[in-house]
Amino acid sequence: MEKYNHKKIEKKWQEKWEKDEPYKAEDFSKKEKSYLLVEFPYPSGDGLHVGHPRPYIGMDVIARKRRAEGKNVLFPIGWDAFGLPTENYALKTGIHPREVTKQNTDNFRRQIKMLGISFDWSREINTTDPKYYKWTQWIFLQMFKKGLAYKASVAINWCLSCKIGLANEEVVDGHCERCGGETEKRQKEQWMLAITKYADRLDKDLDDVDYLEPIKIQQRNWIGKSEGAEISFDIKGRDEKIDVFTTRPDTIFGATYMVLAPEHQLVQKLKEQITNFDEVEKYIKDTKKKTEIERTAEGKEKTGVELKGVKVINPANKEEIPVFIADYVMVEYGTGAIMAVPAYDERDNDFANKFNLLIVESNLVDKDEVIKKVNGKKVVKYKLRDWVFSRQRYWGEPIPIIHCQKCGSVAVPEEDLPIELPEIEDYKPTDSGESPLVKATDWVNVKCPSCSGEAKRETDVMPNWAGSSWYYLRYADSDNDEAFADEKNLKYWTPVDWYNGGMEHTTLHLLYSRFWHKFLYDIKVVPTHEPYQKRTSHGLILAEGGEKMSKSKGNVVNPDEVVENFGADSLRLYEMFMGPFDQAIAWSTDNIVGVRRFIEKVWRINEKVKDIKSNIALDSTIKKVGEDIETMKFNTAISTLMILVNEMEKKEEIAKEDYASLLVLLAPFAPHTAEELWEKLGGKDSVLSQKWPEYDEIKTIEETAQIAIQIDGKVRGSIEVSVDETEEKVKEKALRDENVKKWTEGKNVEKVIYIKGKIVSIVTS
Ligand code: ANZ
Ligand code: ZN
Repeated sequence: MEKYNHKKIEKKWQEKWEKDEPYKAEDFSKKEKSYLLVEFPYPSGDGLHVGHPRPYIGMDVIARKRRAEGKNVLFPIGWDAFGLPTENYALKTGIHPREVTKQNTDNFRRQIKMLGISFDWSREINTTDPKYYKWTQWIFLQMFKKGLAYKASVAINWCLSCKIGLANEEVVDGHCERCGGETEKRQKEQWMLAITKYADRLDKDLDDVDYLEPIKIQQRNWIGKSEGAEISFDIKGRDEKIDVFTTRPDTIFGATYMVLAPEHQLVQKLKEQITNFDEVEKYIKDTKKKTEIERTAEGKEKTGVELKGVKVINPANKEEIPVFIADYVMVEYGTGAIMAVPAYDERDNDFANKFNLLIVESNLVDKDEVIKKVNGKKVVKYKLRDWVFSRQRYWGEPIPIIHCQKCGSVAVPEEDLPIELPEIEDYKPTDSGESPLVKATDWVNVKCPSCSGEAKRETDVMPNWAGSSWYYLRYADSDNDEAFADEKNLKYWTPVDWYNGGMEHTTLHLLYSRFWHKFLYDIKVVPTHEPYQKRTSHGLILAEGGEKMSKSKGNVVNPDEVVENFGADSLRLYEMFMGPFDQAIAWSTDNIVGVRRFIEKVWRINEKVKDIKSNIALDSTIKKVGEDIETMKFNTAISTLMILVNEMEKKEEIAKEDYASLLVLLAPFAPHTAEELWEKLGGKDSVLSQKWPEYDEIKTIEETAQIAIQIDGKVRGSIEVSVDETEEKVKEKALRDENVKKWTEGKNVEKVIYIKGKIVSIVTS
């Protein structure tokens, strides 16, 4: 038989798949549907590195197995192609972002096809396609009409080098998530999406979905639900109050001072009354430079300034207490003011010690009662903030709003969608912080849709999280021009049955898309209240030294080379075999050799296949491989197949039906090789259309027996062994037994006899 030639085989089958499209999902098929989703990639200029395909291969294995089980599988792919890196690249090279995007997606597509992933390419989508973003804009308009998209002046994180406003989520330790540059707070008019209106449901409905526990926990922490009370403190000598939010109203008798966030608006209002306002102002200015993380870090030295001349009254005991501003209180959370209880709260305790404030260990009081007594009210607060939705850049979806002097912000009429990005010469962001689109005056100046007066288009674009917030819906009906997807298609395909993606997307993308989905559910255009029934995550593939792969470190492994040298099937098997799917692991090109040898073994034993009756029991193997695939234990599924192949290798002859089963089990991992060998076997159709093998549960139960151990004629213990265990192994196990060791210690074991299934007899001298 000819040698295993991965290049020839892989080319042959990929061409056939391209022509026959065997992975096309069928709308409304009577078969049970199974919608499997991977996060669509951002097509960067660097192309795929070997980390990208790990989740694709994992889900591909599941998709192929489920097809073999007779399910109608939807396994789609597309491109999340708006965003800064493309625009920055375009700025550097002068090539239009559209052209850059096309080059990059062409390259990504080629690479993904080279790996033999069974995506349904007929549903390929691209977020930068006007036919797609028409619907992103449409969804925004619906939110605008319902008051969920609104403009507000907010302190935003401004990246000094990208010249762009960032959401809190995009700032990591005070630095821009994308470029690593410094950020500062700036006050700016921004479009906001009121995700906080959905905070309660985003939290509660996690009970209805099957997400891995760490994913649920991360989302819950991010939403940050907190139950407590709002209580008003009178300002001495003024007809005014300050509200605080507390989760511990029972400690109120120990509240010996109050703290306001430096940005709290009352500070400015009380200006006349504050005798040390210069000091106060300086502190406010210093606070502006600090990030939230710096301000709230645990164990951080506390700072603050007393508002001299101002006192408030503790409503529980009517005592006058001083008021401070301090940066450990955040203006956006709760009411931006706290009652400080240094006897019970650690931060307050640190602060009180530093400023020599009273620490009173009051008795705790009934919660509920004290709230009533001081006229407080029970409230629920969330850490989640509204979503800053404007970007002052070019390569994003234009926000479909027109500004009119008379009418204010007016929605673009739906029939005018999509509002396409205009061609401009210079897409550098402006120093004033406005989008480069302001320079496209022909595009900007329009008639007001409401009064026909002079008006201007909104020039901010959407963040790159927009297009990915609903893309899984588009796959259900990707060519529809009438709607983002037909109701019937959505009804058939949604929710997504299984969505696998990066752990790093748990708080942003996953939460954003749940929010959009819930909104779409409320306006009755999607049939389910949650988008994804199940969510899992994969671990990163690291560089050989264990570091993150990155272009700047020069340690990126390109799959093109690996496929050239070892073949796509070897790469696929290696990525599934290298370690537990959910854990990070370092790449090792050397170790690919091992799985390549395994494939070659499968290839070679083909020669021993004869028309004989089955001579290997496959039940346990079939069971284990199937269960491991469904629980993403791909590595142990593969080792199970390796054990089977070793067993086959020892046989003189292999039954055709046994070998055929092996090929069907192997096909999800190494589809090209499996197809080729199936053809050689003279199998009907393709291995793809074969049914997943069945097994007999009874035969998978391993029979064990309890074996007594006799030492010099006396029973001294027993061991459990499999009934099929070899004599040698049983004897070994008996001698290793702790009891046996005790009785044979210092003696010479002369003879060991095993009577199958009954007894081990040891004779010593
Ligand atoms: C008195 C008290 C006593 C508090 C005690 C805690 C323990 P979570 O669980 O995060 O919601 N707080 C309220 N608003 C704040 C703000 N804007 N910035 C910083 N801290 C704020 O925490 C709620 C608690 O954090 C509140 O309950 C308040 O301090 C503080 F033994 O009130 B507590
Ligand atoms: Zn108008």
